[in-house]
Amino acid sequence: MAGEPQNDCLFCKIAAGHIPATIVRETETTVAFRDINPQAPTHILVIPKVHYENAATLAAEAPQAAADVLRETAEVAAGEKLDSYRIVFNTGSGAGQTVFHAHAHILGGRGMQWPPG
Ligand code: IU
Repeated sequence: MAGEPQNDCLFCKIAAGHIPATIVRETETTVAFRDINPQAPTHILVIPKVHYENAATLAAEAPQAAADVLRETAEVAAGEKLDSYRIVFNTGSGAGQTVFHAHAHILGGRGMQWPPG
């Protein structure tokens, strides 16, 4: 059921502390941790602790948790002293989503191209 922890979800396990991650910040509703395969000098993921498949279902079904994730991206960026950064929510496999627990990528510390690939 949406919102409930999923046994086969890696990010649910990270949120529950059952799998180690390099945690940067944690709130009652979110966890921010360093991506294991960084695509920029700073690459941090912010996840809601509740399980939703992607940003669209999170926003539709748990808008407060979606807002918490967005607020945390700013807190993380400030903590990392990033003046410029990109926030990415890959949504659907065609967009590059590989982990189906909503997450924001925060990418910073290098110049960015537009349009993204
Ligand atoms: P995506 O938008 O679903 O493709 O992002 C998933 C990210 O999760 C990706 O950048 C991975 O490197 C990252 N990740 C991780 O940080 N730790 C893990 O154990 C796994 C994936 I699996």
